Amino acid sequence: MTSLIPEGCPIVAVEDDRTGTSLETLKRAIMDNLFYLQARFPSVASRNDFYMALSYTVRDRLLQRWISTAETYLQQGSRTVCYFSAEFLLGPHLGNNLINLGIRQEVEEAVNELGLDIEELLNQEEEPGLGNGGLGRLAACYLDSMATLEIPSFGYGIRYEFGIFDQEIRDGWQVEVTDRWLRYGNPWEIPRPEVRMPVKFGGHTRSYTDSDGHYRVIWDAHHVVEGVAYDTPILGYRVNTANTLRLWRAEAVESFDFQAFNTGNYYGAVRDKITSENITKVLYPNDEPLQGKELRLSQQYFFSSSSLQDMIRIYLQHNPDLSKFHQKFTVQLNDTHPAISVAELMRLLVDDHHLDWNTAWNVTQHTFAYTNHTLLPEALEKWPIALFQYLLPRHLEIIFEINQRFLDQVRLHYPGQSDPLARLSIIDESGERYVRMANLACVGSYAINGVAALHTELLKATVLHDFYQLYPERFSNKTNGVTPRRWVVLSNPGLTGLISEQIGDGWIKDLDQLGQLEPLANDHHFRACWGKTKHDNKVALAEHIQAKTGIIVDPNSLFDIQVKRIHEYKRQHLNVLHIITLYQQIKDNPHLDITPRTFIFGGKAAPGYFTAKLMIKLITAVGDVVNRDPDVAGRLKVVFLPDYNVTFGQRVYPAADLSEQISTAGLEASGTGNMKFSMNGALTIGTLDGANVEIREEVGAENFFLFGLTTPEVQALGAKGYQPWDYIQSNPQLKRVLDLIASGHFSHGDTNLFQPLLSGLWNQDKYYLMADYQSYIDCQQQVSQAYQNREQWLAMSILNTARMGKFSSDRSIQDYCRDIWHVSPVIIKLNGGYQ
Ligand code: GP0
Repeated sequence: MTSLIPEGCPIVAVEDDRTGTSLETLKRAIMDNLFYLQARFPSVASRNDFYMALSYTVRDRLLQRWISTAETYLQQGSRTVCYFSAEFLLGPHLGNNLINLGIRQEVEEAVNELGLDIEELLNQEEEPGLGNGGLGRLAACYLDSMATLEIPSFGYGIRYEFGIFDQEIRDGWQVEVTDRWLRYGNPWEIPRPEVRMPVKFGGHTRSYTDSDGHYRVIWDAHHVVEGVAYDTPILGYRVNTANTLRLWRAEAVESFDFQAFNTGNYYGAVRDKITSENITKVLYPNDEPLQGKELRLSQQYFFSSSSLQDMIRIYLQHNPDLSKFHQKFTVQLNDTHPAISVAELMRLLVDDHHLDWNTAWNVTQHTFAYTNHTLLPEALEKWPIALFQYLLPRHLEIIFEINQRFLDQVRLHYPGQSDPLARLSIIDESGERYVRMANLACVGSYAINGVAALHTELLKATVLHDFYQLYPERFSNKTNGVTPRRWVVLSNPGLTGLISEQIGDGWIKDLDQLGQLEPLANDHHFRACWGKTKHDNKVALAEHIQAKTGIIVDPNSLFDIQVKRIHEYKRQHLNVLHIITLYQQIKDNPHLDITPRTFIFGGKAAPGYFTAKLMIKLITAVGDVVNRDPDVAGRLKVVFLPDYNVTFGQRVYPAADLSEQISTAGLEASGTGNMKFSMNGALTIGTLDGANVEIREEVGAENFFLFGLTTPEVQALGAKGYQPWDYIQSNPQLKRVLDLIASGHFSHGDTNLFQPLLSGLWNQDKYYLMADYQSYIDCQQQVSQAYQNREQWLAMSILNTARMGKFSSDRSIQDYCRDIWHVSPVIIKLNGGYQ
């Protein structure tokens, strides 16, 4: 490429005003940005103006790394991972970038000297809530680890104008409020209006034979939408690597359809524009259960197509031969949301770039790898054939062709058997016909993985059993992990300081080093310091709770915390049954000596999920009664903190004594909150589910509160015919708890309010609460006793943190790199300067 810049132009150097980190330079930069970018002067500038000015200042300081990274990748043509995800739940950028850049101290001083407060500015950031829960947060942790490990990688996704809704609680019920996170601008993204990809929808296909005798298909779309790139730099921890998260926004191709305009149909033309731009308006707020809506499939196709076109464009800059595309790029499909990519890459290669089918299929199959995140049958994506035909007619043809060739192979494995064929087929023909996205992902991928050891075993035994029989070599486990940068260093500075004093700070990039803390679990003085840090964090959370809810909680009580999406299978209502059990015990015996506890809940319910919303109402209703009852004062408090998100998670994990991981065994794929709690020294009460199994293995059975049925026990009970009322009738305590709810005690005498929940538990109890109740109560009793022995509790807490090395997302990413992606680090040297 030839430079447009003449020789001798001034350059942007590492240590000039825009990148330096001396006190004066930082102060000057903040004021400059306020003036030139915000057009504000200090006496009228709002806190948000200063937040923006500071963010631009920090952004300037990572652009040098970002540009060096891009340039190095371009020059070296490095093998690159593309992480395709419909969700990236990043959390606030500013604090994280300060930590990864290593300039938190300097910036704090500069901000102080300007008479501002760094905490206030940090709190100003509206986090980009571009995800629902675990799946989106995992993608964000993986971006952090890929950058920190200096792996060439791109995140590709959707720039939703409205992310996950803000949750308010009114009269104890969840109310959804639009998340207008872009309202005041987003200093962390760089729009790339010149990077735009046409994405077609609807219409028809036609075929012809070209002059060389090749059969070709043309897709005459009904309309075209453009994907426009918005880039966010993702900086690694104390390295020069700054990778790119590229999110696509939908734009109409032309602002005005001139033909429609000329014929007088001005409004029609504008309506088309609005329709196009709807595609990236809003994140679907459903976690796990799929929502079979046309707009959702449009979103999936829109970002898959934009991303693949972008990769092909990048590839062709250096290499005209697309038959080796898979050597340059590998794509990780984060669940089936981007699985349409399999058909889209085939279409791009065959229709647009004229590769023959077999060559294209070879490229495709060696490009994609697929991660499954759930066994819940209601979450497995499938799309009605009619919808596909209408929206993506060419892809339906391609899928039929892939399927036909695939089933021909299957027939060789299972001569004369139709059952395996019917189950493996990408098309579900058992009733109304559907495209099964998990089957498409499995057929089109070279690697398939689950997200915890148990989950992967269950995948192989159940949901993907037939694929496992066919392609055992494609399957592996990749246990999830979380980034210690955000989830310890940023969230818990007190603990970070304490640990680093003892063992240095190498653990931040090599979490196994936490093992060096083990001997300190026996050290009385260290225990005391550990206890003090936890206490300080609890005081800070208590203040936050009071400010947000008015509820006063005692930092000396046991902080018993369950934060995650509200779901029946996650069983927040089992936790509530425990609270009511304790409440009743105190009412029976007001002088009962029990361990004081504060129960803290947080989490959003999908707006259309009635039972989950009723669970929130149950928590808040029980809280209203318990918190006001003088008999229990000083012993029980129940808090539902509205609007649980990444920002709030950062306050909550460091302050927890007890982490609730109580899903029905076999249903939580992995869980990642469980890891964040343990890393911050909370003990877990949990079932043998998801990654709990591995956490318990690591921390030791004696440092983990285990209860409940195992997965095989749940299965056996289900098979023999589970009768929840047997458990209720034979357990007077349990029956009293349910009766108390039914009596209207928590609903101002309303005996109907919680009926739907209660009759669910009596009659069907799909998630086995009744079967696990007594075991849970007994285990909670052990927790209470253990908490009384403070020295012992602190030792267990220290050991939990010390043994969490495995659950760093760095370990997960290293596993992916080694076993699936076959990529290696590329070290980025900071170039001296840029013209
Ligand atoms: C799984 F299928 N998960 C899905 C989904 O649609 N959304 C989602 O967040 C979660 C699992 O439930 C998990 O067990 C897991 O740790 C996470 O994906 C990441 O693998 C808990 O959140």
